[in-house]
Amino acid sequence: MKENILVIGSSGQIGTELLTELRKLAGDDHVIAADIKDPGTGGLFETLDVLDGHRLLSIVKKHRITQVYLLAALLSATAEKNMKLGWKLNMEGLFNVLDIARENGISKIFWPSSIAVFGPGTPRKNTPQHTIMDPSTVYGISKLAGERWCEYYFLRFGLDIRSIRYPGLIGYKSAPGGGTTDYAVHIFHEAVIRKRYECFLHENTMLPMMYMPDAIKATIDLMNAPAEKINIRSSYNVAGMSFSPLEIAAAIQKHIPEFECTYKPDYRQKIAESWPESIDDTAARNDWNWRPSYDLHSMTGDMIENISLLNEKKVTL
Ligand code: AKB
Repeated sequence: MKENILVIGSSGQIGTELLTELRKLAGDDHVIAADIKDPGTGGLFETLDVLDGHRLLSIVKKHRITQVYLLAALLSATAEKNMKLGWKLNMEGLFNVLDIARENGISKIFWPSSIAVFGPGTPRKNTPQHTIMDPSTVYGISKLAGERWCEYYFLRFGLDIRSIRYPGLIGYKSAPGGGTTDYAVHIFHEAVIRKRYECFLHENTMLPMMYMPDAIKATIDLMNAPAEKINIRSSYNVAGMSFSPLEIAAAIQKHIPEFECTYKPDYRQKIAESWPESIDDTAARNDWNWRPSYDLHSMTGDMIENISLLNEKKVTL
């Protein structure tokens, strides 16, 4: 039987790119995009606020959904500004999906966690899969609680939920949505267009990051792995690269020598300082053969080339 896949939060940073890839793999007729607003980009689309369980159930029934990717969430910086909404969207959205999945025979769910599940008490270098987790942000608290619930639903109801603790994600096809790691995307656009950028983090703040093609590959590989290989039912650590604002600025300057970066840390600095600098992803490597393809330099070259091309096209239009 062919899977029918629902992508909730399809217009977001991950959703936009994952949707394209899933449609290539499963076919346009088998992948349904859902978000609060229709982006008007074509393809099967349903308007959905994931907090509306009735609407979610009717979409699941209408399209005979067998797999769900739940990507709708309030990220770290936005959730700090809207504490209650962050908690509500991230938790109630997850419960709606878990309960509807359980009661309607949905065979697999992907739910993203984040490096935000770690906190000031966590070892910051090579952060292990199992370690102290004391998140100090609303987003991190909601992701850690979500991880526990995902494992609970797996153990108690046998629901096949798979999850990755994404680091900061960098891509040129979609905009980041209110996270602490967003600077690593903005810096490229500003470098190409204005040759200058004011970073909201301190120059030496090291964070784990990943290029979007690697994040999409990790997600799809995890979802395609045989169930018996999935030993972690909370969420897997995955690593791509780690760098500071100073290091990414230097990598950009190799392509755009006149690029200047200045630093003006704001409230996001404290969030970044509570997160790991680098991640140990041995479990993902052993269980489902995870390997990243991009490092800081190959990612930087690719980002600059593609953003420059996109801007040339805009100028010609
Ligand atoms: C954020 O910065 O909030 C996200 C994340 C690390 O989960 N990109």
